Amino acid sequence: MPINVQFAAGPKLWPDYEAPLRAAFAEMGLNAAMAEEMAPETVDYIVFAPGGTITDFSPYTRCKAVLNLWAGVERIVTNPTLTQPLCRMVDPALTEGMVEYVTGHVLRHHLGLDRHILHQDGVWRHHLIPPIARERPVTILGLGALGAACGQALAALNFPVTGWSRTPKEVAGLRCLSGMDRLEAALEGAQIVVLLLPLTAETTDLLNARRIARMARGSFVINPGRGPLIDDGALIEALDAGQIAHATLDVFRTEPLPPDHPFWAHPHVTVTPHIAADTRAASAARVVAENIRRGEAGEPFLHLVDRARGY
Ligand code: NDP
Ligand code: OXD
Repeated sequence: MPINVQFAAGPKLWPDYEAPLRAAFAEMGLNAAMAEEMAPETVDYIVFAPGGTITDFSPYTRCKAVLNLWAGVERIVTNPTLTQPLCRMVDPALTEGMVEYVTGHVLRHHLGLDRHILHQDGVWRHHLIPPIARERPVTILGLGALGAACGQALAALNFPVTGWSRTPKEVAGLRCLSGMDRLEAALEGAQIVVLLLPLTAETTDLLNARRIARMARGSFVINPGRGPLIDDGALIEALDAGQIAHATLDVFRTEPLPPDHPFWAHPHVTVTPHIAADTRAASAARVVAENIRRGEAGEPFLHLVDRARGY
């Protein structure tokens, strides 16, 4: 009997994923039948993405796991019909993409590249020498798959990096702090703050006016995590007051960001359209296949989401 895999991540992704998934199943010796539509009671695994084709998981009585193609799970984890194990995506290519996005935007702000790229006015400002990386403290909020990789890449460039997580962590080369009671210490004096937290009840509006005030004056915010991690009003006030010099935002409370949203026109905000790091079909297909192999072998799933924690 084949293993029945329903691809419920939406018709737009099917052409990208069908061949890589079939190849990964074959590579792992899995006899899998895959389709976009299947009788729910016959399905063994669901491949899912936000905006996908299933909203009610209750008829999927035989399903052993829902395998999300996204790293973030806030749009599925609270679905009351979902009783099956839920796995999130940890894709090596997505991680590489995030490291490149974060490093690129950190270096842009650190080196003050905008001054030279956007203002070529014939004036030779030789005095605008940026500090070196070791003089520019960076704080990464979230030390998971993405935060730890970004933190280590920045530490390798000599930035003094503080990472902050819910539970205590040790990441080589980083100063690691944990717990709400250490959040303000993690932000104290930071010149660049990168948000790579999941969106949960605890992390909503986490970066608020009081916490922004702990950062160094004229600092930078980079948010590829989720929009609601930041109190938007507090951020705009801090930008207008010069407490934050610039914010690079990839994620928003409403996506696509509405054309009349003040972020678009703000001179000190860079909007990127949720492109910091996409899941890549070739490598993600192997992660999905490995989890199905594990499920069939009775081994624990990788990247299992803790429902109570919300990530
Ligand atoms: P992980 O689950 O691997 O890591 C999450 C980190 O956040 C962990 O270190 C965790 O702490 C920490 N954390 C969670 N809740 C709290 C809290 N209440 N207080 C302090 N720390 C907390 O996630 P990833 O690194 O894979 O991804 C992070 C997020 O990045 C995703 O959830 C998604 O929102 C976003 N993302 C954005 C993309 C984009 O293109 N813009 C692409 C992919 C992801 P602990 O280690 O103790 O559990
Ligand atoms: C994700 C994302 O969570 O793309 O994977 O934001």
